[in-house]
Amino acid sequence: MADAYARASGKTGVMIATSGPGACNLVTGLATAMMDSIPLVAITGQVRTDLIGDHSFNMTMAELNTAVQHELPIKVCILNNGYMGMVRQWQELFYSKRYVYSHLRNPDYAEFAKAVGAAGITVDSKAQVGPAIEQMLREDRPCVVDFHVDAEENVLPMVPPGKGLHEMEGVRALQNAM
Ligand SMILES: Cc1ncc(C[n+]2csc(CCOP(=O)(O)OP(=O)(O)O)c2C)c(N)n1
Ligand SMILES: [Mg+2]
Repeated sequence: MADAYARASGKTGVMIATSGPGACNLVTGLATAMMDSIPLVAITGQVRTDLIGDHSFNMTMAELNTAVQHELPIKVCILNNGYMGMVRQWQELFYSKRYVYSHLRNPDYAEFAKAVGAAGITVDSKAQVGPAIEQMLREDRPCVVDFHVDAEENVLPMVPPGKGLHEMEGVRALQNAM
């Protein structure tokens, strides 16, 4: 959009995104603008709170130790559904619930956090959500909050494999839930 604005107005386009994936998504626009000599400025920044799936954390959890060593007060909120949820959802909807290698045997994340010198909190019920977030924000060291969520909650709407945006599924379910 910033690229189109710059092209149409002759002024400099400005894009703002969060760090991580947000910043990554700016790259295509920046590269396109650069090739056409369109003036574009990208503003991004660090966010200290990380919202992550259980398996995504499994793939990166050694970094928590690094955060402790360097005294970085990073907060990690894990949405723990006990599955590689995106993979499980595909298996449920397109492979007759034949769950293969999508179920996870996760460690106790709060205990893991404490083992490396971070704070660790487990959330099992809705009533614990508020107090856990308050405690997390009070911590001045890295902190992991392990939110146990429904194992088979689907992410909707979604575009089934091989279909177009106009064939998106689950829009009605989403509307009903709102
Ligand atoms: C580094 C890396 N390895 C593998 C993948 C492929 N991948 C996409 S989603 C996913 C599962 C993520 O599971 P989880 O973090 O538990 O999130 P959920 O879908 O359950 O919310 C994987 C392995 C990836 N995106 N990046
Ligand atoms: Mg998961």
